[in-house]
Amino acid sequence: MSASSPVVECADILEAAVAERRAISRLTEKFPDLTLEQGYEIQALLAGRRISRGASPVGAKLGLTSRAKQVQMKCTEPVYGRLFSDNFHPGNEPFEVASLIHPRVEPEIVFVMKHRLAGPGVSAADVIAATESVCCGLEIIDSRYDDFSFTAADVAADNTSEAKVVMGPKMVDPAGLDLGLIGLLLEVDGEQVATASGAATMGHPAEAVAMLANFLGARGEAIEAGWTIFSGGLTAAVPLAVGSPVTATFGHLGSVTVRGI
Ligand code: 0L1
Ligand code: MG
Repeated sequence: MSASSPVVECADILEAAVAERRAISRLTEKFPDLTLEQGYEIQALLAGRRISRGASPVGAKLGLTSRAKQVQMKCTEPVYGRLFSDNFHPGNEPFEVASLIHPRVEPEIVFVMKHRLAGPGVSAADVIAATESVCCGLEIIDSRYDDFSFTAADVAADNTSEAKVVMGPKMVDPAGLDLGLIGLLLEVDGEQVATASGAATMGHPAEAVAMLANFLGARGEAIEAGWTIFSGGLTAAVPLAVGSPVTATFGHLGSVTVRGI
């Protein structure tokens, strides 16, 4: 990091926004030359601070891996973030909407890994072979930026809008399943709002996880055995409102609900 690097200042700005539960202008308004690589440096710096406060790294998440998400966020660059022990919310417990700035929810296919994977050259078949089980999930995202307005560099710095993740109760062996052909129905308050299939995520969600292994390998990092990986939102995210439960029901993987209170 050079002496003039904005990385530390950006990390401090984001940390304050999280602590004060306040949306801010995107970092690239103040630092228009902020690069995607610097976005990941900010993410890594904030991760290190969080680990020093006691959180454990337990996984990762892909972002902007489906066309629906790229269109919604006006950003076509897939990105990744980190998951920590305190990101997990139990599916059977209501979630306090006011604990976040402006939460949204998106349905995802989740991988639990049995083997370490590091690029280069990791394929979707390698991912399936290294996977212990898959399940359905909902990610509760909460951008620190006004109106969820960001560039790839901004959202990488903001740990890809991380807040909470919820995993469905049914763990399934992926061998013999075509995750690309799994159907999804997304409902808000019992009303259908979107449908998709696993193929919405880069043709197959294991492709997204392979991309993550290759991204991490290029940075000297890896997907570790035991990690949980959220492979990216399959549909546009929907606002999480008090009293309007969001349910994702998947073929073969069952269903998962977030109930905002
Ligand atoms: O799963 C996703 O595609 C997350 C995308 C990045 C976060 C966001 O949309 O705010
Ligand atoms: Mg997501």
